[in-house]
Amino acid sequence: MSSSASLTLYGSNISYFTGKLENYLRVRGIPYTFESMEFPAMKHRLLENVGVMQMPAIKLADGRWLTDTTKIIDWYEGQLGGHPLLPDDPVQAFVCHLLEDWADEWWWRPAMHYRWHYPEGARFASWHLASELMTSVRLPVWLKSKYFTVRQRRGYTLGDGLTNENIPAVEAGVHRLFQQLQHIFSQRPFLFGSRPSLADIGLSGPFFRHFALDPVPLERLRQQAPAVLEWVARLWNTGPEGMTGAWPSRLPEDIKPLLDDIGRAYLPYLCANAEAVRVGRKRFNAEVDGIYYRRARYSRYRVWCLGELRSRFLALSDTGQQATRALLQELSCWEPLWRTRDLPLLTRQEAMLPFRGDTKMVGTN
Ligand SMILES: N[C@@H](CCC(=O)N[C@@H](CS)C(=O)NCC(=O)O)C(=O)O
Repeated sequence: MSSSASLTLYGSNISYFTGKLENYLRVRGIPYTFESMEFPAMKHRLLENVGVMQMPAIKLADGRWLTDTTKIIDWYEGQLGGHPLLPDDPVQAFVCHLLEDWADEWWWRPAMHYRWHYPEGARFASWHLASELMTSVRLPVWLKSKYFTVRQRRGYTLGDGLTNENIPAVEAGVHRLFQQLQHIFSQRPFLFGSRPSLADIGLSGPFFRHFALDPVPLERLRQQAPAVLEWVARLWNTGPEGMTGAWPSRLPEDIKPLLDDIGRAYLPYLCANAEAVRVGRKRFNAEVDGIYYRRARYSRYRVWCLGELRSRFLALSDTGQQATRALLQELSCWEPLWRTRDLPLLTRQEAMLPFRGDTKMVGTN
């Protein structure tokens, strides 16, 4: 971004979480220098410096490294003081954290599906990644592209719960999200009014570098949800000067359908995942909101995500908890938030973030 940058952001310029973090850094006016990760050399540096091989990663001027966008954002907010991305109202602030988590974890699978299932998506992304991230590997680009396509399908689409039978229903869910957001962004510039929130940053993950970039979902957005495309560009073009508007006095009504979806699908999925981790079933089947996922990969990281949501709730004041609980109960989010007793976490799991991670988002570690 700027020549005075004191931090280097390593990632890919078509990556979900790299895009999310770039949107954050831009909105907060934090200068950075972007560098594409170069594999396989980067694998070693990542494991050594942050413990997990995932993107993005930040290297600070003092030599420290950071990983995990959620905790990186938390860390920066702690350093900068205040949190201009969170509404003052505790209910809305909690909803922002919940939406960020949902955007990170639940929309990943559909985003990967659109990119890797459709040949036009896979052709574009595999060629791009082979050229961007594996320049030092002396193999033909077509072969490196093939490697990416097979790896991503095995790891994240057909290899992570999707089947030819459930794809239409998963795509219908994406269509519903496009419609809900089309409605919201036809009314106002950002999810919580005239200024970007943490929830906008979270949703930039699936949208900025996937739905609004990959050929199949991009065409659907153009035709069915142009206001969402406008929001993607608006967020990218917003800097610190855009952070001054007033927050809504109460949660906008049209955010509630998003929470309703979280209560019906995302939180029950987190519960099913936690049970799979508890019994050590690295591949598990689950029916969530009428969709049957077959042989999904368990995620220790997402057990921790559920724990984080609970901790955020418990950190609210008594009155904040009361009001938030009433909202979560109204939208069927309360029961699945607490359904799983005694989360199967590792000892001090992720306690070192953002400096060191213990587990990857999706994976059997
Ligand atoms: N929770 C992490 C997730 C990062 C993540 O999973 N990034 C993807 C790329 S967008 C990745 O590195 N995946 C590892 C892999 O495919 O092996 C974060 O917020 O930074």
